[in-house]
Amino acid sequence: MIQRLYAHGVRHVFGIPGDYVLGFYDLLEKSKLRIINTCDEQGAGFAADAYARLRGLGVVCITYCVGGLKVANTTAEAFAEKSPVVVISGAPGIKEREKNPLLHHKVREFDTQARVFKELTIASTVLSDPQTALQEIDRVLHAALRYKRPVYIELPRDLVSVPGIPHHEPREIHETSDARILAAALAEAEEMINKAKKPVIIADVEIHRFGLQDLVVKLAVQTGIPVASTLLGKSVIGENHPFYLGVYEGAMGREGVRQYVESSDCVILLGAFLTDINLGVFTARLDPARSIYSTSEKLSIRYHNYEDVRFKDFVRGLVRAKLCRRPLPRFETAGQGRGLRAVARPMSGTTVSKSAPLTVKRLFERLNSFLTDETIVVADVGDALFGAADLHIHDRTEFLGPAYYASMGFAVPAGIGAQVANPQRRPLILVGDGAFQMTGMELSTAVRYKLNPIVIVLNNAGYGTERQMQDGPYNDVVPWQYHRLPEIFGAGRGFLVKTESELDQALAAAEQHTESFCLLEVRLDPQDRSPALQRLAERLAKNI
Ligand SMILES: Cc1ncc(C[n+]2csc(CCOP(=O)(O)OP(=O)(O)O)c2C)c(N)n1
Ligand SMILES: [Mg+2]
Repeated sequence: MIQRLYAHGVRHVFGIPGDYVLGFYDLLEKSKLRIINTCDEQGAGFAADAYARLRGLGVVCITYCVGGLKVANTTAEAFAEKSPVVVISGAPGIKEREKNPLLHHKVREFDTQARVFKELTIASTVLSDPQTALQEIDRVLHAALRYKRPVYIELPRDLVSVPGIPHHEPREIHETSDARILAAALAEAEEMINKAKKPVIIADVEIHRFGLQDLVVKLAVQTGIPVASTLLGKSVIGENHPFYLGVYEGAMGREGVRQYVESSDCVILLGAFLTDINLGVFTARLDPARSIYSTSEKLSIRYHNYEDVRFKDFVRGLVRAKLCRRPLPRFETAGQGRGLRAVARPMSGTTVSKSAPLTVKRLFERLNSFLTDETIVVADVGDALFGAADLHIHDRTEFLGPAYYASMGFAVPAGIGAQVANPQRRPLILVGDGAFQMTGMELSTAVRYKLNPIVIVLNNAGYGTERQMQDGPYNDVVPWQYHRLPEIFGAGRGFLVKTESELDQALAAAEQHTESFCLLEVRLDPQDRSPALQRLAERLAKNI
């Protein structure tokens, strides 16, 4: 298993040991894989998810039930948002299970945890038989890579060092499309796109997961068709490309992008998840009669469904199809009279006093100009995610956010996983005070492994996103002194930020201080919100 994980590009394993998995930890420690110990299993799960999003496969390794069930939520997120995470759990030995004794950590039956994970993964296995174990490892890892979803491997502790069958060679499995159906689908798509006056591509998360970014860029360059992304797929292609429109998210997004996409007579959705958040809580107006919808699970063109067509083959086919070349259209934003891209660029200059209290809007505008080619932005649920939609990400895949399953507590551990996956990049972690209180202690893991994320805690005294819907004392959180956490960790630098000039100073200092993490506690008015959340509220009010 260690060899196969290594062959698939894995170099790190996130987790916490326990007696049911100690034998395997010893093997890991002696292998070429490096163990990254987190404070909590949920942190390991989110870190492995970020690692998988960036490197194509991530691993979390935990002990039976007490550890395993803590990564149920992170595995659910990886499933829902298509991230290939391998969950390896220790378990009681097969011999120990005879006569059903009450061994510690057992819930109901010995297979309770395995049954939970069957529901949360695309493939799972209990390596209970040395005769089939090696095949099982290949089968399950192949499913993770094929479907970009998590898998579960349970290791009974008495079999960890039992050899499998000798001379086992992993089988390479190539699945192909049905050539005739693929040809028919491409013919219909070609005709529809060539007849269209204003086609547009929406490139989403699966383009990233299947490594098709270059093909989408090629398709856009060859045809002059502009590309929008979604919040979940944000930064799937570099946001500097001349044909990049912006993030499409229904009423929540920028008006120019919304108008362009919704007035298109041919929307080419590639690898898109039609989720409520991606579509601005279903304010998007996309007509199936004007859409080509292709994912790893489904291909439909107008009202026709095509079976047995691989996603990659369809995207490749589009690039090779005889599509007419058009001049790149000019994108206009409503009322601004400027190119859309100009608006998406970092804003400069300020008419607001530098000593005035900081607003969410100004915070994100300032962060926009702080981003460099070395930054990877990781956003947590809440206004951190909504606000980040407008950030201008330079290169592809520099943005991670749980924009569908939306589990709070993702950003700090995911930022750690992201930096372990790619040490060249410095994570900029955006996290609300509520979400920070869930997993912020994982900064301790950053200290342990000498990572240096910059963490922006948006302190609006509670669950701001929920306050917009319905308020009550249940939306308050205890006011921590977040900026003083470096005292607890014995490392890192903390900054308290209340004004724009304090933000400038803190960001400048954080840029210089690269030895350890920097935490900027940004105090915000509890009623303040990002322009994206504001836009959504305004447009909903207009439409309802
Ligand atoms: C694990 C989890 N629990 C609860 C929720 C419901 N929820 C969605 S947003 C939110 C508030 C987030 O608060 P905070 O992190 O401070 O961000 P803010 O909304 O204030 O920007 C809550 C509780 C959730 N998404 N995930
Ligand atoms: Mg908050």
